[in-house]
Amino acid sequence: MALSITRVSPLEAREGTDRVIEVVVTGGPLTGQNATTDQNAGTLRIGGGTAILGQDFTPSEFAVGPLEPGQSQTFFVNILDDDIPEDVETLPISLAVTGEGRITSPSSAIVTITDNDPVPPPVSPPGQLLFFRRCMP
Ligand SMILES: [Ca+2]
Ligand SMILES: [Ca+2]
Repeated sequence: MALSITRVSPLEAREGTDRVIEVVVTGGPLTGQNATTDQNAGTLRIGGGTAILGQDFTPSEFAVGPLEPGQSQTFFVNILDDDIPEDVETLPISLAVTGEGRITSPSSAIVTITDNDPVPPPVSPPGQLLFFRRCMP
């Protein structure tokens, strides 16, 4: 046993409303002879999905541990509120080992970020009228 991700909140974030994603990593029991808390050390990687570093979120990684067995560490990923209309974006979060580090499941999660910017109406090509109907909620 070793590092695992024990909390990701919210999993479905909304741009502008949710400012941070809380990620909690917990150290597991140490194994083997000469076991040290270095087994509970690693890197928390943020990104690799459609969300863009510096535009949609920051930062890209955190150093984790070394943690005692059962000890938790909390990280906050900032969700940036850009003014760009965009599709729902994905933001993978995963643990990576460093040195003697070990990982146990769950070691990753995928956060989705919902856009809060209105999509502009479609532009009609020159010489054509374009009709579209807006459905009321
Ligand atoms: Ca965005
Ligand atoms: Ca946006």
